[in-house]
Amino acid sequence: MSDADELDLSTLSDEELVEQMHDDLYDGMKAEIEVGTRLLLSRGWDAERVLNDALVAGMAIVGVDFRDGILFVPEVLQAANAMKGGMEILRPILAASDVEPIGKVVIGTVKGDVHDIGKNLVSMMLEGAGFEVIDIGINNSVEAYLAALEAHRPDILGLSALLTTTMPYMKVVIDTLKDKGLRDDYIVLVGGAPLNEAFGEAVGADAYCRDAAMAVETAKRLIAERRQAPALRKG
Ligand code: B1M
Repeated sequence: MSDADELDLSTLSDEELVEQMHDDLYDGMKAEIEVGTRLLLSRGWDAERVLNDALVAGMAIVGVDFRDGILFVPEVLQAANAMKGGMEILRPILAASDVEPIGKVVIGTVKGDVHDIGKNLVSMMLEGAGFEVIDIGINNSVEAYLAALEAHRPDILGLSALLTTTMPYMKVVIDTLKDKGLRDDYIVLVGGAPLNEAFGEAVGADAYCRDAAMAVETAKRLIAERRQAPALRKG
């Protein structure tokens, strides 16, 4: 039995609990993360605060030690799995929305890249803001994006990449849309930790989104702008 198993998380103050959750995330302890997430919610924390302060901040610590060679892929996978446990509890709260869908989004991580936590978060926040989201998962080829666009005819295509080696593939996707005369049919948003605004411009995206909140704000703004100028949109 580990120390955390013996520890009654409910006896901790909010601050201690968040700190403990960072440790539990680091150690890949999914059950403890689920208990901690529920506890913070029961103490009146809103879902976004739990997400940002307990889960995303904890994953940032994992990221630093992964970079520095202190943690390795198996440990980071366990941490990611624990994070997903917490996210699944928050998902229905973040995605709850009584609003009519304000637009449709197809989103996926690009070819060669299996990182999906950030993309999943963006999907949840977009759903919560009233978008219909079709998440096509990880490791998507141009063909997979094209098939999803054809099948779902969304307003927005969202591309995610977490690796410097996979981010150039975004340009491959966007260039293919251009070659096929489809580029103007969609708003293309890109995001992921190694990207920045200049990269978004360079690959021909409509916008780079720093985080999930910015993705929601940008999606709403660009859809509104496009609807005010319907003549620009191909039928
Ligand atoms: Co990977 N990994 N990883 N990894 N991993 C990073 C990205 C890295 C920065 C770690 C490091 O060195 N510090 C590094 C990349 C270095 C680089 O390219 N510059 C790295 C590496 C090197 C690798 C491998 C190559 C390691 C190896 O095998 N030697 C390998 C590659 C596998 C592959 O993809 N082919 C690998 C593998 C893995 C795991 C499988 C173990 C696991 C992924 C599990 C999973 O996702 N299911 C993993 C993880 C967890 C990470 C870190 C630790 C955490 C990523 C994360 O989930 N962050 C990461 C270090 C880090 O980023 N600090 C790292 C939390 C998430 C909420 O943030 O994803 O940035 P983020 O998403 C944000 C924004 O970026 C934005 O909004 C999100 C929410 O606010 N956003 C979008 C993201 N996508 C968007 C799309 C949009 C809009 C906004 O569309 C509209």
